[in-house]
This record gives sequence, C-alpha cells and structure tokens, in this order.
Amino acid sequence: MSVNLRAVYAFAREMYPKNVTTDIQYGTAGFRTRNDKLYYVMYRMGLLATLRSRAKDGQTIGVMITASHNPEPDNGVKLVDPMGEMLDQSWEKLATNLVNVSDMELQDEIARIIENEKIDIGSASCVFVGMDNRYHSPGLLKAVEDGVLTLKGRVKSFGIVTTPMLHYFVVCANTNNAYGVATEEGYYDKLTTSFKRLRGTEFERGNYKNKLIFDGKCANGVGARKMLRFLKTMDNSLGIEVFNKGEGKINHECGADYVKVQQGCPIGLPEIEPNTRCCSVDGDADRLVYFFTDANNQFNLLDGDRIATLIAGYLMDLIEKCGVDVTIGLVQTAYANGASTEYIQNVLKVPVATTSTGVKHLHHKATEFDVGIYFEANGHGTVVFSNKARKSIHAASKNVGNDLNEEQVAAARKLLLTIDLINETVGDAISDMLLVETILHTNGWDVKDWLAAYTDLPNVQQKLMVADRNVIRVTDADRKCVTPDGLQKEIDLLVAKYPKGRSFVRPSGTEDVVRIYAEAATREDTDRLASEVSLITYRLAGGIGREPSVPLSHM
Ligand code: 16G
Ligand code: MG
Repeated sequence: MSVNLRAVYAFAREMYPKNVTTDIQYGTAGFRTRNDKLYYVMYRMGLLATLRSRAKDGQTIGVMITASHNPEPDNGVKLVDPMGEMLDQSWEKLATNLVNVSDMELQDEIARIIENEKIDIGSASCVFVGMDNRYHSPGLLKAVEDGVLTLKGRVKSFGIVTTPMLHYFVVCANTNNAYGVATEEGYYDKLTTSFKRLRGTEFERGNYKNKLIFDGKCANGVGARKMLRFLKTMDNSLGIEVFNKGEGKINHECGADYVKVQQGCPIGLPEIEPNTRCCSVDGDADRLVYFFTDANNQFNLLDGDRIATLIAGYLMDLIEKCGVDVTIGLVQTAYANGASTEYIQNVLKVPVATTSTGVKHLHHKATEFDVGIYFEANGHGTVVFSNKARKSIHAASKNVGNDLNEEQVAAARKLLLTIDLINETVGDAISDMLLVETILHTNGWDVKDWLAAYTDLPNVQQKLMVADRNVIRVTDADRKCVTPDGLQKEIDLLVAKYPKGRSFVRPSGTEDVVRIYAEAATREDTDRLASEVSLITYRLAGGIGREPSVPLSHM
C-alpha cells in the first residue's frame, strides 16, 4: 500500500485547520479543552494513532473521545495502547509536538515520526474509536476517523461507549479474544457471568441486603446509558434501583466527582431508608464512589480509599486460603486519606506505595506486585495480576500437584472468577461496583460494617486561581513543592501546628487551577489549615482575584 503524505496537509487545510495559537500538552487526561478548539487535535490524533498502530506491528490502538467529569462544553481525547494501558510516555511527547506544529509543518512532523520510529507506513494498522455522549462528540469522532483514513489506516468506530469499555475492546482485539469478545455484549457477558457465579443463589447474607441505589444520572454521562443497558443483562441477582434517569447537563450537581469533592448527596436522591447503599459514577464511568445517609441524617462517603481497602482485605484472605505464593501491594496517591494508609499498613499489613496523581502512574507501580491494587481517592482504580499470579492461581484451582485440600481449591476458583470480574485494563465503575457488591455479600456486610474498618480524617480540597499554575512544581509524588521558593517551608510550618495535619499543593492537570488538599484531626483544624495554605500559596505563587480568607483561630 502506498501512502501519500501530501494528503496530510491538504486535509488539515481544508477540513481541520488549526484554529488556536497557544500550545497545549498531552497530560494525565490526554488533551482536554473546549470542544471547538479540538477538531484539528482530533484529526491529528487519528494520524498519530495510525502511526502508533503501525509502530506496534499493526496491533489495535484505541482513541477515546471524552472529557470525563468536566463541564458540558469541554471535550477531550486520549489514546489507548495495545494492552489497554495509557499511551506510552515517549509517545505522549510525540502527541504534544504533533498538535503544536502549524498546518504547514504537519506533513514534515509526520515524516519525522515515521523516520525516527522506523515505521513501515504501508503496513497494516487498526484504530478503535469510542466517544461519550456529549453533543459535540460525533463531529470530533469524524475528525479522528478522517485522520486515520488520510494515512490509509483501518478504523472501527464503537459509537457511544464508556472509557473502560474501549480499553477492554482494545485488549480483546490484541489477544485474539482470549480476554473476552470485543463487543458491548461481550463486555457485559464477561462481567455478569463471573458476578452471578460468585454470588450463587443466596442473594442476601448476614447484614448484606440485595438493594443498591444507583445515581442514574452518572453525571448525566455515558455511564448512565450504559448502566441502564447493563442492568437489563442482569436478572435479580443484583437488586439495583436507579434514580435520576432524566436528562440534564453532564456533570451538573451529580456524579462521583461531585459527591467526593462536595462530600454530599447528588441532587435528585429520593427519600430512602437510612443506611441504604448508594453509588455514583463519573461522566465516562471510570470512577465509582459509594455513600449513604445514616439514622442521624449524616452523610457518609465510601470513596476510592475505602474501595481499595475492601478489595485488599478480600484478596488477601483468598490468597492466604489457597496458599499461593504471590506478593500483594496497594498503590495510592497523596489524596488518600491518612487514616486509610495507616489502616492498610498497620491492620491489613499490606505494603503501600504512593505515586503522582494520574492513573498511568498508579497502574505502572501496581504492576510491580503480583497482585497490585490501585485506587485514587476519587474512585478511579482496579487490580492488576501478574502472569505468575494468574498461573499459580490457575494451577491451584485445578489442584495440579494434587496436594491441596478442598477449601484451598475452592478459594483458588473464587479468585479466578474474581479476576474475570475485574477489568484490569483501567478503572471501570461498572466492574468495580460488581466487585464491591461481591465482597460485601461475601462478608455479609452493610455500609456501617464497611465504614467501621477505620475512621477517615476530616479532609478538604480547594481550588485557587493563579496567573500561571506552572510556577508550582512538585516532587515526591505531589507531596512537596519545589517552586516557588519558600512555599514548601511555609506549608511545613503550618502543617506542624495541627495534630495529624497534612497538606499539599499541586497544579491541576485538567483545569487551569491550583489544587490544595488538607486533612487534620478535626474539621475545624482541617478547614483552617486549608485556608492558611491557600493564602500562602496565593501570596507566593501569584494568586489572582480576592485573597483567600482564613477563619479566626478557635484557640
Ligand atoms: C484525570 C486522571 C485522574 C486524575 C485527575 C486529576 C486519568 C485517566 N485520569 O482525570 O487519574 O485523578 O486527572 O485531575 O489519568 P487534576 O489534575 O485536575 O487534579
Ligand atoms: Mg472519568
């Protein structure tokens, strides 16, 4: 096949001219900005995905069009590598360069990538594209397809899908369907089959009631639609009641991010009995949080840290029971509540690693363990299993050496089904929800039992506008500021004033703001610490707008 690179420029000029002058960067969430500034970006990502596929011997590459939990006018794009991982870091740089060159330079830039990456431009390729349900997504998807076609690549569009589904399709395609079948039905089927087998016929156990209230708005995003479709494939093995089925603006006062950051119920929650399990996912269904209101009308959040600890306890138990020799570890970010970290280390006795914010960092670190559990506090996470873990669990389930007792073999079988239930490629709200329900059911737990494991430290997140958020540079997994000069020293002094105090500041990767996190032993101290850190950051990092105010001391 011969590919004429001149078409690259011709198409760009005619259909997708670059209409912005400022540079943008491929960050933790790929490229994300207002939808009208993204057409040329999408076209170029179609080109890049095709090159990536050819560089990977024709393996399928994914392109997902979504801005997850961002407001409705935003959209975004990220690429998925062959095994469902986030795009390799060296190619993130290529993506950034490709998007920032002018239309005139585009053809040369493509030629440069082909040469440097030793790509056979006439070879086979395949790109899978999916999108969320924003009204501008179809137009942007067309731009990606045109990018692929310009380089005579093969493209398959899946239409509206969740981000985790697209990751799943890519892995299926690259493993000859050994991981599952690369269709929406194949995805549902894989999850429901293992879920139903794990649940058995006894739907309620101990304090576990088969009733889950699901925020059907799912941030009004694609998660809502897919969850409703998914529920049709389940029979009554999981009793879910969906509220908020109506239409509304994406992520408006609902969704996992809203519930987590506001620490309150989404709007539209009906009157329900106290202590009923509720859950919410984000716009593209890769984050999940649980919550409930207790008998005192007190809101309680069960976030990503809680989900991670629940999963760790369950997996440890099964691994011990079946006696396979594998390492297990848990990966968090600086946003993890200090109480959860203490619990994991001191009670569960599982090693904890902390990485920078962003799924790719956590995922990468988790692969260092045989069983690597990773979760961000915001509810994004999953578990990854090494080949060694998979093989030894498989051998135990078959009792290969004939030296295991019945209980050990049963535990290994249960572990295998659990592996099947988990979407290892990326955090997946639907799969994570089924896993949480399985564990609570196994333990016979209600939400209060789950919450009783440890008590969260009060915590708060704030946003601050500064002239240039990049004046803040961070290190040590986001926990320390390197610049501006003196800021870290001031934060250390403030933190030292409060029992169990902890605070850090980092530039957001998805919004033009600086984020401030604080936790301490009491709510009052937490709010005060956050405000003091906001104020010093405002002063040292060039804050704009009104100076943050600090509540008067209670002492
Ligand atoms: C993106 C990341 C998420 C991270 C968040 C931080 C992925 C798939 N998603 O949504 O992991 O927590 O950004 O946002 O990597 P921030 O930089 O605005 O705080
Ligand atoms: Mg998301």
